Amino acid sequence: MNNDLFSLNGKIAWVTGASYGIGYAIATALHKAGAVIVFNDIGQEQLDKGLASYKADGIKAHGYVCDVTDEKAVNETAAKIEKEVGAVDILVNNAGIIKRIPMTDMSAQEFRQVIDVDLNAPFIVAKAVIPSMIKKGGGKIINICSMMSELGRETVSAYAAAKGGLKMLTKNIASEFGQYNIQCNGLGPGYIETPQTAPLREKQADGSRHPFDKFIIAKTPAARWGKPADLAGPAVFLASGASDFVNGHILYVDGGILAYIGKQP
Ligand code: NAP
Ligand code: GCO
Repeated sequence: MNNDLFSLNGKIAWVTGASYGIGYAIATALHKAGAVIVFNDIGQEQLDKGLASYKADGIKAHGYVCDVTDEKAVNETAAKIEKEVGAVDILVNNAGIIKRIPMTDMSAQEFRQVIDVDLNAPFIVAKAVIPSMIKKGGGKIINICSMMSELGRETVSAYAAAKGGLKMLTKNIASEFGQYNIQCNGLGPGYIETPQTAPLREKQADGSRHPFDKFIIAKTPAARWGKPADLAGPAVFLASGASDFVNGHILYVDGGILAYIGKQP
C-alpha cells in the first residue's frame, strides 16, 4: 500500500472551533499526517487555551479569533490565513453548538442560534475558501454532521434540523464543485465523550450512570461511547488523496449505533 495515499504533507488544514473536543482531535490527526494546522475559536481566552494545548502536544498551530457565524469576520480570517499561512487545502467545518430544549418550549431565536452555528456557518466558511481551492486545483471540505443528520430525538429539533441540512449542504457542495477537484464529505460521529455530551453522562446522586448513558451503551454495538480519537483515521482518510473519488458521502463513525436496533432491556 502506498503510504503517501494518506499523507497530508504540504497541506494547510483549517479546523473551525478546534480548541478542544472533536475539532482538537481531528486537527491533531491531520497534523500527524503532515498538515499545517489552522484553527479558530470564538474568544481569545479559549483560543489561547487551545494554542497552549497544541504547543504542549508539540503542534505549532496557527490560531485566529473568529465567530464562524460572522461572514465579514470569516472572510477577513480566510484572507489573513492565506496571507500568513497559505491558501487552505482542507477545511473541517467542526464548530457547533446544541440546545436541548423541548420544541414547544424553544424560542424561534434559540432555534435560529443553533441553525446559525451548525448550518449557516459551514456555508459561510466553505464559501470563503472554495475560490482559492479552485485556484489551487482542488481541495477537501469535511463537514461534521451527526447521527442527528439521520435520526431525531426529543429536545434536539434545532440541532437535528441543522445537521440534516448540513448533510444536504455537503451533497450540494460535492455536486457543484466536484468538477474543480473539490471533494466535500461529511463525518457523522455517534455519541462521543466531549464537553458537548457531558450533561448526558453525568453520574447520578447515587453514583450510578446517567439513564441516557445507559441508553447509549445499550444502543451501541461497540457498547461504549466514542472518544474524539476515534475520528482521527476517518478524518485523515477524507482529508487525503485516499478519498479523491469519494464525494458527497457521509461517513458515520458511530460504533454501529445506526445499524443496530439496540440490546433488549
Ligand atoms: P464542543 O465540545 O461543544 O466544542 C465545540 C467547539 O465549537 C468549541 O471549541 C466552541 O468554542 C466552538 N464554537 C461554538 N460556536 C462557535 C462559533 N460561533 N464560532 C467559533 N467557534 C465556535 O463540541 P464537540 O462535541 O467537540 O463537537 C464538535 C462538532 O461535532 C460539533 O459540530 C458537534 O455538533 C459535532 N458532533 C458532536 C458529537 C458528540 O457526541 N460530541 C457527535 C456528533 C457530532 P467555545 O468553547 O469558545 O464556545
Ligand atoms: C444529543 C447529543 C447528540 C450528539 C451527536 C450524536 O443530545 O443527542 O448531543 O446530538 O451530540 O450529535 O451524533
